[in-house]
Amino acid sequence: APTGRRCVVPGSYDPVTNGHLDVVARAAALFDEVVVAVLHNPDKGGAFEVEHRLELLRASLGDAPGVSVQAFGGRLLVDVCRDLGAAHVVKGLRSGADLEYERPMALMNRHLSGLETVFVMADPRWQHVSSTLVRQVSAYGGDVSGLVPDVVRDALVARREAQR
Ligand code: COD
Repeated sequence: APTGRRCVVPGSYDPVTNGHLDVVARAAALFDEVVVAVLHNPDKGGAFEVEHRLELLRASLGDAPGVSVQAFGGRLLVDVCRDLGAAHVVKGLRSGADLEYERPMALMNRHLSGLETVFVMADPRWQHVSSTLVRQVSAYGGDVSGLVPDVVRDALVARREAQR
């Protein structure tokens, strides 16, 4: 394989979950370098500030070799990938609904710049895990231990306490 192959694993990461971490680890096994890119999803209202999402991602990823984390405000994924010299993005698929959501984005990104999307099937352990559900469960007092890294659980609990 050619050296220096880099991929981008994009998302909102609001907050990072064990499902995201699984996708990043699997991307790191496929590519030499992984850039975890925190992007803006115009369909979703933000919960955690971007700086906090980055901090939680960095704490969760530790110093995994070849993996870095960056935020890219209101920019197109294709432009971010071009600037980073990445020809591939890696995404996780949990369900048919994810496929239908991802299909037009993958085709649009390929149309715009030839950017290819590589899909990995979500691990069954994390198929029911989304940032949205994790935020909801935690906001109403549920325990999200085991679905997200402990630092993320603690941040969610702190947020809930602060909002009471
Ligand atoms: N198991 C496996 N994979 C998972 C899990 C899980 N439990 N949870 C999430 N994932 C995957 C998702 O399927 C997704 O592939 C990725 O992780 C990120 O998920 P989220 O929810 O953090 O992020 P999204 O879906 O809100 O991210 C959407 C983007 C920010 C990537 C998208 O809106 C985007 O590219 N925005 C930039 C602007 C742009 O280019 N828009 C045009 C796109 S054509």
